[in-house]
Amino acid sequence: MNHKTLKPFPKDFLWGASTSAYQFEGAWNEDGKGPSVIDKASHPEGTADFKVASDHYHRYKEDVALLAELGLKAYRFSIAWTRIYPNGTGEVNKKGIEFYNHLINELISHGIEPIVTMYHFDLPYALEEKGGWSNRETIDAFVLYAKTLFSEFGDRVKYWLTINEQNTLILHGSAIGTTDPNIQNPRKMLYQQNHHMLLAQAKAMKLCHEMLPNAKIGPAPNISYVYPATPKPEDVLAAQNFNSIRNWLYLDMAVFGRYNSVAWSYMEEKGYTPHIEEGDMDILAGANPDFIAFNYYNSITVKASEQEEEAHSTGDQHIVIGESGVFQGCSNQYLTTTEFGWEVDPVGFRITLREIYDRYHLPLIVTENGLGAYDKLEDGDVINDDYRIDYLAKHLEQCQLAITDGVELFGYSPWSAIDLVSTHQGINKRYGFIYVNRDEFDLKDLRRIKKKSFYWYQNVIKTNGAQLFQTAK
Ligand code: BGP
Repeated sequence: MNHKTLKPFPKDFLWGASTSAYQFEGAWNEDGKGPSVIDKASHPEGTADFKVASDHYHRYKEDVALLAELGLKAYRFSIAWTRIYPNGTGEVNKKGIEFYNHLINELISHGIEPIVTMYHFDLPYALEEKGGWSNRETIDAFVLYAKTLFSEFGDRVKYWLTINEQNTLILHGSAIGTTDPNIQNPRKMLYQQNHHMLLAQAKAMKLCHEMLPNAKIGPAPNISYVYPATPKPEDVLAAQNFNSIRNWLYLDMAVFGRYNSVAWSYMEEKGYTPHIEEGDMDILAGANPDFIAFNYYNSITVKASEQEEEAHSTGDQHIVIGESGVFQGCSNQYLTTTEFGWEVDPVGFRITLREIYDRYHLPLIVTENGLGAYDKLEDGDVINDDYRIDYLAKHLEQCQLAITDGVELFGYSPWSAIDLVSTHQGINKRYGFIYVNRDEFDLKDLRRIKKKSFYWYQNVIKTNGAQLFQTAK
C-alpha cells in the first residue's frame, strides 16, 4: 500500500542500540564470574574468542558516555547469568550485582532507558553439566535468577526481555556453539529443551508482573517472514510450514500459551514432540507478555522440499537449508546479499512487522537489525561505513511505513551499539556505530572511534526519524 502521507515516529520512540554480554564485556573469568556454555564451546579457528571481546567490563563508563553522545534513548544489553550465579544457582556473586548496578546507574544518569535481556545464549556451564535445558531443574534455576534480577534491578529497569532468540537456539544451536555437534539426532532433545525454556519464560513473565507491576516484559525471538519461492501451492505450503516452525511456534506460545498447530503436527510427524507434565499447559497459558521484541536481519525464501535433506543449519544462524518433506531453503533473486552472504530485505522488514502485529496485536520493539561488514579504519581515525547507513536508513524507512500501516512500534534498537565479537565470525565482522580498535588476535589499544554511521544515527535520533537519508559528517 502506498501512503500519501507518512505518520511520524512516535514522540517518545525508544531509539536504541544493542549488545550482548558475552560478545561485548570480556572479563570472562573476572570478579567471580563462572563459565558459561559459550566460554566452554569450541571456537571457530582464525576468529577472536570472547575472553576480552570489546573489554566493556572495564570501559563501561566511557562506553555509556559515547552512547549518550550518540543520543540514545534506550540501550539494550544482556546480563551474564554467570556473573550473578557463577554456578547457575546457589550463591549470588555480589561483584556481578555491583557491575550491573553501576552500568544501570550510569545509563540512567545519562537519561538512557535500560532494556535488559535476561539470557542471551550464555547458559551457566554448571547447569549444562547437569543436563542444561534438558533438565527441568534449569527452569527453577532460571526463575531464581529472574527473581534476583527483578529484586536487585527492578527499581530502575522497566523493560525486560526473557530469552534472546530461543528459536535460533533450537534451530541453529550448532552455529552458536550451544548444541553439541557430536550428537547424532539432536532434534527430539532440542524440542524438549524448547518446552522447558517456554515454561521458564512463562514463569519469569508471571513473576515479573507479580514483583514489578510497573515493569514490562516480553520474549525476544528472531522473526523473519518466510516467502514461498513461487505461487505454486506446494511452495506456499512449504512457506507456511517454515513460518510455523521458525516463527509462530515461539510467539503463539508466548502470547496465546498454546502450541502452534502446524508446528505441533511437524513435531508429531518427526517424532520430536516434547514430554509435557501435568500443569505445564496451565503455566504456559497463564503468562502474558506486555510487548513483543524481535530481531530481524533478513527474510527467508523456501520452496517445496524435493530432496532428502535433514540439516537445518549450515553453521551460520541466518542461512537456511531445509528439511525433507517440510521445506527447502532457496535464494531470492530479488534481493542482494551482504559481504557475509546474508540477504538484505528492508521491505521484508515491513512485511514482518505487519505480520507480527496482525497476529498478536501487541506493541512491538525491534531489538536487533544491522549490517555486518569489514570496516576499514582510514588515516585520521575515519570509518566511512556508508553501506551501514544505507542498510539502516532503508530499514528505518520501512519501520515508518509499518507505523503508517498501523503497527504499534515503540522502539528500534539496532545491532550493535559498539563493535563486538560476532557469534561465530570474529571481531572483523563489525556492526557498531563505534569502532573498537582491535583485530582478531591483536588487542591493540581497544580504543573507541566514532564511525560515519555514528553521526548519521545521532542526527536521526535528534530529528526523531525525520531525516533518515541525510548524509552526515
Ligand atoms: C543474532 C544474535 C546476536 C548476534 C547477531 C549477528 O542472531 O542474537 O548475538 O550475534 O545475530 O550475528 P553474527 O554475530 O553471526 O553476525
